[in-house]
Amino acid sequence: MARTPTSRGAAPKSPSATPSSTQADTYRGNAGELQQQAGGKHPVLTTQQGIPVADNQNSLRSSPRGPGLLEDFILREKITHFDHERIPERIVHARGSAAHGFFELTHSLKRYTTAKVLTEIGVQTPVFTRFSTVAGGAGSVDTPRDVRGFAVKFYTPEGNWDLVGNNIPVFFIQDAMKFPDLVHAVKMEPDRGFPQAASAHDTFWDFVSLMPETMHMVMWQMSDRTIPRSLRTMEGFGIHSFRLLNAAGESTFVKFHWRPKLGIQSTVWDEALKLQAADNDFHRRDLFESIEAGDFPEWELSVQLFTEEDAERFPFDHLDPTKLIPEELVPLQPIGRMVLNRWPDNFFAETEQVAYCPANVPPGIDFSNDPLLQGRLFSYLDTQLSRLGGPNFAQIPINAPKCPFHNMQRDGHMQMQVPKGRVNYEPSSLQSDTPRASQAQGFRHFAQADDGVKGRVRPESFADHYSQARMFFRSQSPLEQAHLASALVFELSKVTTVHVREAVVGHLQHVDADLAQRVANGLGMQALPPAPQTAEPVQDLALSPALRIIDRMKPTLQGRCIGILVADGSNGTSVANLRKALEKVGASVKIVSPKVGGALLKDGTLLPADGQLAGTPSVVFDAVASVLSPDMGAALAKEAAAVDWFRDAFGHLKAIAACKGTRAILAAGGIEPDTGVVDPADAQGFIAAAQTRQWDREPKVRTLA
Ligand code: HDD
Repeated sequence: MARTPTSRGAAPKSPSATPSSTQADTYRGNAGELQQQAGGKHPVLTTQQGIPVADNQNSLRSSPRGPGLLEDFILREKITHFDHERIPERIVHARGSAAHGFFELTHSLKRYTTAKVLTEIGVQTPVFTRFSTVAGGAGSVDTPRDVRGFAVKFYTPEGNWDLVGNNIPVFFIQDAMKFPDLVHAVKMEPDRGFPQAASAHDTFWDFVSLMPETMHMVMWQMSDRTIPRSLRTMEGFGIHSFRLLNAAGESTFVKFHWRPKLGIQSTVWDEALKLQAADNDFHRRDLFESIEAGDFPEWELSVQLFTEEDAERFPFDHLDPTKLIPEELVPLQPIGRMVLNRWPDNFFAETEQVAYCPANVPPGIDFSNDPLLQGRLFSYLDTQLSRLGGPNFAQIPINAPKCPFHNMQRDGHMQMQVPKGRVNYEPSSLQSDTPRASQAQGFRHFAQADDGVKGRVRPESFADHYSQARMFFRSQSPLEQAHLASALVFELSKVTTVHVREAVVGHLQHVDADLAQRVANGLGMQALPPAPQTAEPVQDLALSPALRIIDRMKPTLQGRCIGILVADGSNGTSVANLRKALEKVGASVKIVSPKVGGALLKDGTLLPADGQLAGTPSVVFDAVASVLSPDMGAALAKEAAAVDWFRDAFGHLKAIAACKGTRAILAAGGIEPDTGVVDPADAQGFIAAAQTRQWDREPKVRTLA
């Protein structure tokens, strides 16, 4: 039956269903009326051409129930723009989060470089820093086992400097020629389109098994470095050797290191897995919330400086990006700090469109011959051409330098500038104000002599693939070694091709015989597979305890988040006292309750909750506490969400402040309280326990390889 439309073109209304006048206006979508309803000073909606729009709800039709009209330029413009809203995601590092801030130099490197960003003490250079995972797509989760990108764009007075690093100081491969193969191997397998954001599959480990140069980085990747607690608790590294050039043109090699003010911290693997279900945006949210709270993430920038002569004495080649320089060999010198204090206004405009490139360096910083770096110098600019659509991406505000810039580059897609004058070439005699090169200020490359023979070769000095892998593994604490071995067992257990598993375990024998045996046992191998030939004898390098995490974690509640579970009948004074004590030492506190509306406390007041129990598992906290009446404790002991809350916190080695009422829940979870389980009345005891993890609990809760 044909229905009679309303004269205004909205959906037909039966008399009984006539909306209120406000609803009806909203439905018609008259911009002016909406403006009045909201009581704001909204500008009139327009098209991109500035034409005011009268109706943003209904497309133009030949009759109220007739077909749409091509003439509807407003609809066409809106839909066309929408259809093109996405740009290609980054081929690697697609998922990322970024923030604005500043870098402040505290120690001048004037002896070594002319780059003002590294010579002017106290000057705050604006930065934009993007953290990322590597393997997953833009919509993947924040907490897979993966290397993290750590890219900093410094807007220096002499042009942009991009330090595009990772949270690990070495890389998988030695030559950029292998990068596409590495990335193809680690990303989703091409026939099946999975797994997403995971290295635990056949193609990655097949590649590893055939490319022993990956072995050192694989040790780092299997360590707890790749399951960071927060972006704020990650170290960062420039990885390659760069050069600093001083006014006399003298070169000093440099490696860059970022160290988080909060200290380095990681999760445990089971926790990282559960975080993927609990909160896809765990790291992004944490970065956002800390900046919103004025608790600004901060890192110290340090350098390792060394000469060509120093480098010749190293028992490895520093141009090989699979090698690090232990800080026991070349100490770290702190030179400044980076503070991230402003969340981007718009994710797409800034975080998505930012284009980093390791080739962006100001005068006074130069490249080394590291063959991975040399390939990177090409790739990043090239990738932006397809990602951002043309050669003018440097004009996008987030990419534009904040110092004056002038050149003769013209035209192209999305040219935003309107250059004036006749002269768009150089040299010219027609205009007196055109830009000219400057010997005094311009970028200079280090004048390096080269008497080698051209060819596609790997230097022999790159041939040792195992010594630093061994150094890294043996430098770890016993618990970290066990985590690493268990991670290898986990990953290789997901590999279905038996010969790939065997080949990897074969390589592990050169890293450490005990590690190989533990992994073989964990995989249920009946015998150790043969170890491959090595090109070079494996060296027992001096160990580097600085490469550990557990011993170096800072005992602090600064930057940590504690969840307190309450329910109807909880004692409000106990909650308030605990909260106050925790906040006093820098922790943030969130209240969790069976209902998000909150809990009706014993004294009849309502305590609103930050999270609902079933949707706020304990994995999102660093430690947990509970203040429950005996009745509620008994009731919650029958709720899986409550039992899991404590069982997971216990299993993830977190401190627990459990009141008497909570003991029933602990019992239901089979938890035998240890020294990390205290009474919430003992706030200081809880604080002491919550400053770290209860590492000695680990053997009681899981079997590690
Ligand atoms: Fe890369 C992105 C870090 C080797 C090619 N890389 C990218 C990002 C980071 C790194 C952090 C994301 C930047 C952002 O947040 O937008 N990449 C590294 C590190 C490497 C490395 C630390 C080794 C030391 N990369 C590497 C090689 C190549 C590339 C050898 C190619 C020859 N990387 C790219 C790229 C990306 C990129 C394809 C993808 C998106 C982009 O650049 O803007 O050009």
